[in-house]
Amino acid sequence: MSAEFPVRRFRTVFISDVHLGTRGCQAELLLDFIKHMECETLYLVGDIVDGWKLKSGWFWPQAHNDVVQKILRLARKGCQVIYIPGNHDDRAREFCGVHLGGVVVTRDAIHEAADGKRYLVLHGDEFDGVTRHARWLAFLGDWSYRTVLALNTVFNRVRRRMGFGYWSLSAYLKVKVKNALQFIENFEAAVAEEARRRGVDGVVCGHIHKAEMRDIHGIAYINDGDWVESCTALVEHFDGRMEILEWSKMRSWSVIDRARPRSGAEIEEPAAA
Ligand SMILES: [Mn+2]
Repeated sequence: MSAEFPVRRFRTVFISDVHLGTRGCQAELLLDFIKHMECETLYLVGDIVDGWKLKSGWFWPQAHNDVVQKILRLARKGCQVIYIPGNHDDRAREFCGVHLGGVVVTRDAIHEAADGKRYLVLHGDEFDGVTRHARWLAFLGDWSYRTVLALNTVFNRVRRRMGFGYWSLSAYLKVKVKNALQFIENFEAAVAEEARRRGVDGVVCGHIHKAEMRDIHGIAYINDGDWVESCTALVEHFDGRMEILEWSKMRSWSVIDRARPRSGAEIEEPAAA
């Protein structure tokens, strides 16, 4: 197999959202990718093992085991493996700061690329939570705004009586909430904002199962995708250039057919991000 498809070397490889332990996981295709790549550093950007699904029923075929074995072997052979647990493998967060079999577990990391650019690497689920919270806020917004308007009238009556000038509480809150909503509304903007806050050039994340590479107000937003639906990896070349590889598209149909889970006829609902 390797003879027809060369092993490619990268400075860094980022993968996330593998969801080992679920039927949707494309473990064979991921094994095929690992066999055909070499890298100095491998980042596992969360949701590698799906602890939620494993709790509700054991699904652990050989290929899923092979993925774990292959990654541990990479670590033994000198590849620096950095594991950033996500929300589906959050139990592993207890091991942050621990070195396990050559694998470093950490909550997030700063990756310095060959071109000097610095990237914040995190799974990203914490920002999804904020987004959901914001949607709830938006729903409440209409009701609370009317309440605030009423409160504002009372508030300013008191202020006037005490000799203070008029100050619009509602306008103040409206600006605050609106800014917060605009900023949090979508995951990508929130993650990029976190990168800006940390003073880095870009961010590498996963979680939403959507590979993406774009500029968000001067911050490089990069999502490495997943190995459930799109089968994508993010690679850093030796000059620092980042590229998203769509592995299923790069491989021939015969390999992909072989790589499909044998029980692939029944298509599972896509694993939640
Ligand atoms: Mn996730």
